[in-house]
Amino acid sequence: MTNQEFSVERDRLLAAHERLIERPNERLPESNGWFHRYRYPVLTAAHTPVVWRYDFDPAANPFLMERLGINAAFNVGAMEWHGGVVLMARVEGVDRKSFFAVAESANGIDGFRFWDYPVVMPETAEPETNVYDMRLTAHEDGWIYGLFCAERKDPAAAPGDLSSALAQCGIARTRDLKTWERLDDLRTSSAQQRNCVLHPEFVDGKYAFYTRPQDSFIEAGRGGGIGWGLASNMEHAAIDEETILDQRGYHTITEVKNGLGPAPIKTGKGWLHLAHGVRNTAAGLRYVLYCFLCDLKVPYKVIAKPGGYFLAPEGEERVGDVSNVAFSNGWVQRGDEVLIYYGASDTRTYVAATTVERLLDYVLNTPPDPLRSAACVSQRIALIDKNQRLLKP
Ligand code: M1P
Repeated sequence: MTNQEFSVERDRLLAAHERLIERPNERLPESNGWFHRYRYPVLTAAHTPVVWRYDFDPAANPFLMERLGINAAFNVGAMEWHGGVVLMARVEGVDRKSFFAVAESANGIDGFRFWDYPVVMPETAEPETNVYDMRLTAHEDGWIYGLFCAERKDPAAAPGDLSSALAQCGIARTRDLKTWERLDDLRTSSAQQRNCVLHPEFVDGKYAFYTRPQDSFIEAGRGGGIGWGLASNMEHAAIDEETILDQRGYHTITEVKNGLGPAPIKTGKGWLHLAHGVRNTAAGLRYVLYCFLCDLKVPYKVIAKPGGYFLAPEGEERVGDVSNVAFSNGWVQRGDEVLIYYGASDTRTYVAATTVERLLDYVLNTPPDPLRSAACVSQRIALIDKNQRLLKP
C-alpha cells in the first residue's frame, strides 16, 4: 500500500465510522403498548472509535490492519448527563476481555459517540481478570457509584480446569465518570455475586444493595433470586444479612436464575424495577426482561409483579455470541419518558422507549403468573368474557 493509498483507506474508515454514528434511529411502529423498539442498535463494536482499533502509522502497519479488534458493545449502565444520556458500555475486545467505556448522546436514541478514552478502572489488591455489566447509581450521598462484576479465576479449580471462575461485586465511585476511586469488593456470605445494584437512597441510614447470591459461576444453585442487604459504609461494604426479595420459580421465566437490571426508578406508587429472568431450553438458556414494583417505604417488599416477560429478544436481537439473550443494566428517566437500554445476545445494544405512566399501568394491572396451565386458561377466559361483553352492540 502506498502512502497515498494508506491515507485514502484511513479516511474511508473514518468517514464510514462517522456515517454510522450519525445514522438517525427509527422508532418502530409495532408495539403491544408497553414500549416502542427502535430499528438500529445504539451501540455496536463498530461504534468504537477507529483509533481504538487501527494503527495509523504506515511504517508500523503497512496493510492498515486492525491491531486491537473489538468484538462487542453491550450490557450498558446508563444515566442522564448534562441534559443528554451517557451509557457505560461493556466493550469486549477480540481477546475476550471486557472493559468500560462511556458513550454519550444528546437524545439517548441515536448519535452515541464514545469519549476519547475507555475508563481506567483501578484494580484492587487482588486484580480481576474481567470486569463487566456496570450499574450506575447517583446516590443521595453525592457520589456516582458503579457496581460491576469482577471476575477472577477460581484458585480452587482443579489442574486443567480453565473455566471455573469467581464472580464478585466490584465497587467504584466517581464524580465525573472519568476518574474512578476503587473501593473494596462487596462482602456477603454468598460464594459468588453478580448483578449487584446500589439503591439510590439510604435505608435506615445505611447503604442498600440488591444482590444475586449464587453457588457457582454459572449456576444460581440453591441460592439465586434477587437479594437485598444493608451495609454501613461503601469503603468496605459488607452485608451481614441477605434476604431474597424476588425468588426464582419453577416453570417460570426465572426458573434457572434472575438478577436485577438497573437501579430502580422512584415513582409515586413505588420503586419500579427492571430485571432479567433466565430459563433453560433445548437450545440453551433464554434471557428475558421483566418488571416489578416495590413499596416506597419498604423497598425490599414486592407489591406488584406481572406474569411473564416484559421484553424478550426478537429478530436479529436473538442472534449473537450468546444467542437468545436480552439483558438490561441501564435505563434513564427523562421527565415521564423512560429509555430502556438492553444488550442483545451479548453482542450489541438497543433502546426501547416507554413512559413511567405506562410502566406503572403495566406493573399494576397485568395479572400475575398463575403458575399452572389450568389457572392460565381461567385467567384468559375471564379476559375473553369481559371483552365479549364489551364488544356486544
Ligand atoms: O450471557 C448472558 C449473561 O450472563 C450473565 O448474566 P447472569 O449472571 O444473570 O447469568 C452475565 O455474564 C451477563 O453479562 C450476560 O449477558
